[in-house]
Amino acid sequence: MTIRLYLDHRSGSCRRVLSVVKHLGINLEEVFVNLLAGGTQSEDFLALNPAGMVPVMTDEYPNGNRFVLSEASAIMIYLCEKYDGYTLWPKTDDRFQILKWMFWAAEHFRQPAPIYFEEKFIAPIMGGQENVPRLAEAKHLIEKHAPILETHLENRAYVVGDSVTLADYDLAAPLSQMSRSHVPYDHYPNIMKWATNLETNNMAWRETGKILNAGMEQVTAG
Ligand SMILES: N[C@@H](CCC(=O)N[C@@H](CS)C(=O)NCC(=O)O)C(=O)O
Repeated sequence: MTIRLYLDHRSGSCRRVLSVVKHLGINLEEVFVNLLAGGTQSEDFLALNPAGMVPVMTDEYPNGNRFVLSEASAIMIYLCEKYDGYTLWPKTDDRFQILKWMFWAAEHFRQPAPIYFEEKFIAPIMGGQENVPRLAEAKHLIEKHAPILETHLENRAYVVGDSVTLADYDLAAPLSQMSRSHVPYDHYPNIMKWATNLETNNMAWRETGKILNAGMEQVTAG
């Protein structure tokens, strides 16, 4: 009964899930889906996730039925519950604070980073020009939302409680491409301090960051 994780290691959303896998020492099968070669748009992949996005996870029930799950946050929670990852996803009311930050990350905090990535990194590679109004809108979103996390992280090493939880992984993911996207989180010292602490001291996050960067370096090298 193998769990399969369909992913591209260069994706911040896949990094969120892979970090849980590494953190909990889960043994599963990774299936590489090449984002840059349109792998998420193949017929087979769309049958798994009609949204055409990685990550996707499949698991098998003892009766042989297949369970298919997309959306990184849902997969992260599934894995924590299946593999007793109750430090990342505690059974106390803290889980609702974690969930709050995960929803907030999805609806607000993570929105601008992919826009910076597409305009500042992908567009030049494709021989295009950055879309200035689109970037201005993304900057506006950062200025609106990042101060909320910045204030929350004053004197805090982690988003909820005293150790890393799913909230940290969900919120830190959009900083993964910062050296390429130039998304301006560096204007927020508490966010940078928290993210640096995670990169330095959380083995799973550090390892998946290295994997992501190695993959991106191959892209840059052509
Ligand atoms: N809401 C999804 C977002 C996942 C997502 O944005 N995946 C991107 C890679 S980071 C993707 O697969 N994009 C393919 C495409 O847009 O064609 C989640 O949290 O899992």
